[in-house]
Amino acid sequence: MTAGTAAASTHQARFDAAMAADERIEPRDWMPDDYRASLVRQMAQHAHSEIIGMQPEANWITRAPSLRRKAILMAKVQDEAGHGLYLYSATETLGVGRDELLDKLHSGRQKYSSIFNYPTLTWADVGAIGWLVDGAAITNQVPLCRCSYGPYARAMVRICKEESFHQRQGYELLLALSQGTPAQHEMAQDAVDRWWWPSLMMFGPPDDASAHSAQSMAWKIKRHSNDELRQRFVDICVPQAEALGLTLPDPDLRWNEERGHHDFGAIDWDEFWQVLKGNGPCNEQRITQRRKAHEDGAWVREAAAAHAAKRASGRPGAPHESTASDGSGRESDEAQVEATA
Ligand code: BYC
Repeated sequence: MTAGTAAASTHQARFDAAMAADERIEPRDWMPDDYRASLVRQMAQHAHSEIIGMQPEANWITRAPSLRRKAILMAKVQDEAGHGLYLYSATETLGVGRDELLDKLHSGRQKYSSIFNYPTLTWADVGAIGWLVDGAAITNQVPLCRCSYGPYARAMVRICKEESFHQRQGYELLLALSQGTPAQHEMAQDAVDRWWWPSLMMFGPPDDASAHSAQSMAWKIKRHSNDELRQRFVDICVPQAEALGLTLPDPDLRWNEERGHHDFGAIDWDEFWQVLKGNGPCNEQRITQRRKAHEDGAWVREAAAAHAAKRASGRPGAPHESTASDGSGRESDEAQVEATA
């Protein structure tokens, strides 16, 4: 055995022992290349989903029916931008740059969640997204707080807390509509009818068609299979739908005493794979809008880079830690004014 192979097998043995002991892997720890690549794949898809996920709801900010609803929706969409940023930062700890990840999103080489390729046709869709889409996201993401990779697990703790608020706002919005006029009730039901099946698809393909599940579970990135989490979500939603006074659009949905779970109807997997291939109702619109937002934001990235370079240069008049990064923004602006005066 050469010195190189001996070192590699020691590294691998340490990694395996950390997995067996349920310990976290941190950025400076050795990790197998495939483990790193799989994390980058999943975390990047997750980050992309958060920022693409801003679009369907942002569509309703200007038409929110009250100031209260508008303020809540703006806060929620901003939270999603924040989730994207935590996740891009966490992915960067694996040695991959944000520019590269965004480039892969914009060129269709990395995916984002299928759910965001459906349109938000009415105000009730904002409620259905909160209740069902964020509800599915929480069900999927709570176990990710125990993911073996430290930065991803820690990002998920905060994200899940915020998602929980998002889910409640959606539920409360749908409840208000469901208990409103007959037209409002009908609008809420129509939104649930359209979002239910795509929400079930968020959990990924069935276990026997899930390419990555077995390995990701062995590496403790995923703690449960796609089908297990989907079932958990269905069981959670049934009583909530009853409380909302809304019907889930599945005639085969019923309690199975023997299994201790709800049985549910067949998912249209052909639709799912079509959406993944880019043929969903909004794929093109979402990616075009994303590219445009990126191009429109070029001047902000350039200004931030120039600011950072100026600070790093230590030139007289360059913004200092004490003023520029005290978090207030105001003093930082004043320092800039003084520097240029
Ligand atoms: N959509 O082997 P599988 C949010 C892909 S954001 C698109 O089972 P895995 C929110 C999969 O990537 C929600 N693609 O994969 C934001 C793979 O393709 P590649 C996002 C999907 O990784 C704003 C292939 O299909 N959440 O909630 O073991 C507002 C085979 O799948 C989907 C996350 O990303 C899909 N639905 O399991 C509101 C959570 N499903 O990579 C809400 C983190 C599968 O080989 N991710 N694919 O090209 C995960 O937990 C897992 O990656 C998944 C899939 C359960 C999604």
